[in-house]
Formats: sequence, C-alpha cells, structure tokens
Amino acid sequence: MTDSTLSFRVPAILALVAVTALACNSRESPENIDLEVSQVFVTEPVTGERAAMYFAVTNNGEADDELLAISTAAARVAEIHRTEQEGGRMRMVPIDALTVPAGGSIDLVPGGYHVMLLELTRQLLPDDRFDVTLRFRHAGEVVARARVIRYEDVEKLVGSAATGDAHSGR
Ligand SMILES: [Cu+2]
Repeated sequence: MTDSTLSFRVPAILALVAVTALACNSRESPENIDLEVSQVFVTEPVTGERAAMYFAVTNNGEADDELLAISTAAARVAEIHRTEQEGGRMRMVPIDALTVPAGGSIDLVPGGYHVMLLELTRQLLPDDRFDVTLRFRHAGEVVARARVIRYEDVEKLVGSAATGDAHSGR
C-alpha cells in the first residue's frame, strides 16, 4: 500500500515542476501575449454610409501592445479615431495606433476613442452580427464578433468618455 502511494506521488511532483518551469519560460518570452477583446458594438448607421464601433481591450500580458488596424467585410475602410474638444466643438482625429498598456485596458466609447467604419458594404440593422479583425503589433490578429445596436442604447452598453471607467486612464 505505502509503496504504491509513493510511486504515484513522485511522478506527480515531477510533472508539477515541469509545468511550473514551462510557465516561467513563457512569461519571460516576448511572445507571452494575452489580449482580450470584449463588448464589441457598432451603432446603427444614421446615414447608411458610416458607423462607429466601440469595444474594450484588456491586456493581461506583461508587455504593452498596440492596436494598429481593424478590418471587416462590413466596411471597406476602418479608421481609429480620437475625439477632441476644440472651442466647444467635437472633432474626430484619425490616429495610427492605440496603446494597450500591460496589465491594463482601454475602452473605446462615445466621446473618446472609437473606430469609424466607412464605405459600408451592407446595411447594418440592430442585432446584426459580423466579424471584425483587430491587428495588434505583438498579438497579431484577433477576431471578435461585433453586434449592431441602436444609437440610443450605446451609452447604456458601453458608457461614454464623460462617465468613463477609472481604469481607462483618461
Ligand atoms: Cu470617428
């Protein structure tokens, strides 16, 4: 009895050591990327030509990453925009990249960062769903599912820059 218990235990401990060593290795390597894209919402277009997209990216890794581009079959062009206040007027400025800090997150919300889908290829109606591909400098391509919502539901579901979450760092 005692012998068989012992012989079972030893390999189990060895296996545990092996797993721990593997985890340590991957944590030290720059390939350790852990990004999570969630709450992907697109507002029902008012004009039929363009729509705003909002989402959150959480970076559970230990290195900063950067959102570089977005693509989807629903639009020919997708731009990352920043909203600026200028003399009481809101202005949208295209930006090249958006940093997602290590151990942090970014929220794209009305009045803040957002993605503009231009030259839509199809009609977008509330509750439609489609895939979007987000390209990050280190994580590479991440595919997420977007859902179309009515404009009046936006702040309810994603918030806004004015009431933005404290963790967004803005
Ligand atoms: Cu915009």
